[in-house]
Amino acid sequence: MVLLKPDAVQRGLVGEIVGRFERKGLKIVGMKFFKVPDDQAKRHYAIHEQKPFFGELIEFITSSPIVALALEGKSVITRVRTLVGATNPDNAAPGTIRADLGNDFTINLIHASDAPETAASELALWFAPEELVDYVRCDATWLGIE
Ligand code: FUP
Repeated sequence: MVLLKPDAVQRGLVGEIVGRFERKGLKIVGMKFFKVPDDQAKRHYAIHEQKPFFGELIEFITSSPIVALALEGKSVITRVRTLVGATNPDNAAPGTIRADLGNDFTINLIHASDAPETAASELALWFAPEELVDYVRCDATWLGIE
């Protein structure tokens, strides 16, 4: 589960970021564009509720539209997290999304699930089952995802 946060939309980086996932060979199985309701933002960031930056996180994620993406592929969670890079863009490895394009620790372009369990619960939070699309990519054999 990936969220392209308000700064990705506002800075016109949606195509650039989605393109990186597509070119890596990750398959888009869900994608939508919308403004996050306050209660959904709070559920998504529930784990950070007691943190001093919680209010800033909620204000930011609800401030402007986002893109939610559901991706599949070989080692998908590891590969997405590698492409995204460290939370702080100043610590992110060169070539990652946050190193190349990121500008701030909190306003950091993208959220990506960090484990199968969080991916499952986040998918359930952001997508209805009927919004996830079953199809075969024409390069699936080359990518080893058939
Ligand atoms: P990440 O998995 O890299 O998206 O980062 P975390 O799950 O650790 O943090 C969730 C969000 O909280 C990040 F997008 C940035 C924000 N955050 C802060 O703003 N300040 C902090 O000290 C830690 C995290």
